[in-house]
Amino acid sequence: MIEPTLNDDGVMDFVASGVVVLDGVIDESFNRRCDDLAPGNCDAFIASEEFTRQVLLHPKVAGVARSLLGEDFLVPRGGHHHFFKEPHLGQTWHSDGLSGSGYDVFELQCYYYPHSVALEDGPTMVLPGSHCRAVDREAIAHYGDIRGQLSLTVPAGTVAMTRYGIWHKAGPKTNDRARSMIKFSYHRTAEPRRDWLCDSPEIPAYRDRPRLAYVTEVESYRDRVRRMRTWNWLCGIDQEVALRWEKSQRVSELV
Ligand SMILES: O=C(O)CCC(=O)C(=O)O
Repeated sequence: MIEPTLNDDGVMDFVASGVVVLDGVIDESFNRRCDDLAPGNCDAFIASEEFTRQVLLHPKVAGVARSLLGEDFLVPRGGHHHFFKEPHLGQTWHSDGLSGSGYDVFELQCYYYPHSVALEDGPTMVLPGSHCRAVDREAIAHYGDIRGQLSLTVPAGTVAMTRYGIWHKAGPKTNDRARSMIKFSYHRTAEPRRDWLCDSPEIPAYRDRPRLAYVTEVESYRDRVRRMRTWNWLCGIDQEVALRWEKSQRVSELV
């Protein structure tokens, strides 16, 4: 039985940022089993009994998947090893896919680092909050540094779990030390409902998170609406979010 590990605040944080980072959770003896992994497709390794037990069903990793994807989520049976050794200038910003049709959370894309990653190693960079924006992949490639970007400089055994659609890239690498990232995705099968760690049955309204550093006033309003819709969706509430018109009245009440 996989137990959820996030409470309302943890889920609300994820709704806003699109990322949960679990520092150094995977056992060092298993991290070293990844030392000789070839770059590229690594379906067989990810589907192996050992990877499944040590990483995919690790209580902290699977607990986040259970919190955000509900019961009986799909456990990955394949993935990709992103491997860099030589120095390089870094990738351009991109997203691998869309976050579903907008507010739903059907997929969690995860990055597992079997070695520690320092700034010189070319860490993955993510842009918290960017998962809400359905954009043309090429349209974001020209951005340089963005205020609030997060370089995943992490201890060995870290797993970052992201909402599919988050903007990310491999950052610039200035040394020739091997840097590994193993990428895989969990998927939802259950209807959404608030069945993570809850201490009361009443569903709280979304408590908004601070405006992100790169976000302007108008866009922060839009972020708020997107976050409320995502929260409602996750809680199984089929209700449109009314903000500007919440005090409006039906015409029949006025005539
Ligand atoms: O290796 C990395 O840090 C990111 C690579 C990646 O996500 C990609 O190529 O899509």
